[in-house]
Amino acid sequence: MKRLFAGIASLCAACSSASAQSNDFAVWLDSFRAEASAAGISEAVLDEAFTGVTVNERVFELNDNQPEFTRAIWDYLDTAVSDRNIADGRAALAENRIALSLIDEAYGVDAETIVAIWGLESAYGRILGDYDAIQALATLGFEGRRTAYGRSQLIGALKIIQNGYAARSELKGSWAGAMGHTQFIPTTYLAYAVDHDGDGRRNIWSDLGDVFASTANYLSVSGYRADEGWGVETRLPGGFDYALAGVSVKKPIVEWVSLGVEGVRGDLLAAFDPNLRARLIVPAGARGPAFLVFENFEAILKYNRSTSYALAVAMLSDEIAGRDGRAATLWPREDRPLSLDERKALQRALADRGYDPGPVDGIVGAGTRAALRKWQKDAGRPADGYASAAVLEALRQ
Ligand SMILES: [Ca+2]
Repeated sequence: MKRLFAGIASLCAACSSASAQSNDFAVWLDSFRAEASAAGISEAVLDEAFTGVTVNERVFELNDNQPEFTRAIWDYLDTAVSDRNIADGRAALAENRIALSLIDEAYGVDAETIVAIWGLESAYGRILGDYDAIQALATLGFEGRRTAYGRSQLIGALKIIQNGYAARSELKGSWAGAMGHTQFIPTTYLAYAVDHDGDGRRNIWSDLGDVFASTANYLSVSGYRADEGWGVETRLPGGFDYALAGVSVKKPIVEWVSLGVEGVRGDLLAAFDPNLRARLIVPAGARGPAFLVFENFEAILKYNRSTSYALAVAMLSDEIAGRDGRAATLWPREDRPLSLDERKALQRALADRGYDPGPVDGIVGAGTRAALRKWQKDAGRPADGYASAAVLEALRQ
């Protein structure tokens, strides 16, 4: 209610509502400051950080509309793996080849993957975001579906200031508080950012060596393995059991081959170690492309837990490296994506039928897909975990 101004006819009502919100925010800020104090943040840093800070309405709006969770995956990939992004990525790779190959050697993360993440996170440094991170995180911490995230990241941002890693005025970034060329959130910065050039600063805002090394370090710690690839697009045999396309099902490539899974581009599967463990994903359901993905894909998912995002990084990195990256199989482009309300309705319908989708937040993540798959299997449908309009209709009956 604090943020719902639409529909309020009288200006005065809107005014008193706005001032009610600012009172609520002031109360929230007092309690947050106590929490931050207990976490060791000084009064001086708190005063400096929060002078003049109010809620940002735009952050509320964006919090409900994250593109990698709300757009159809093919639309997202069209933008992310566009001809321009590929060309810019190849140019960025060429310009930074020496720095990137040193970092590849040190961290075991290939240059194309680092460059692809750079491209998706900030358009190769063109769009770093100019939201005040303290204000954005305070807004998220105050109200909405990510208050715990906002509070913990805000503490992280305050630690960055207090430890002298960056000045208050430098903490600029996305509406969600992600900062620098590869958009590290504060806790990720504190844990994984690296001072590559040894100047005493972990500068993810304007030093590309620090940016690339920090990104590579984060992927490496997340389990990235040199020269293993991210995965491969596959073709599935008729009558395939889509329940196998689950988050928890990992098998060596040789077992997938024995189930009839083939590479879409010739004999590609034979190029990989047959004992490499992989899981199968069908991000647009049984009618779209299928992929076997390896540990490096999981490492990219730790960066951003959206399958669309991880596939975009994977495909863009392949294209930057001069390999075919975009899906050979057609996406079911005639399907329309579900609205936020419909995605919540789908989650509620699953919960009502006893299939726990996790929180009813409209985000179709691993939990929702797993619940959907169980229902589909029990209902005798292809258990692909794909939240389509047809599935929602069936669930409502
Ligand atoms: Ca540095």
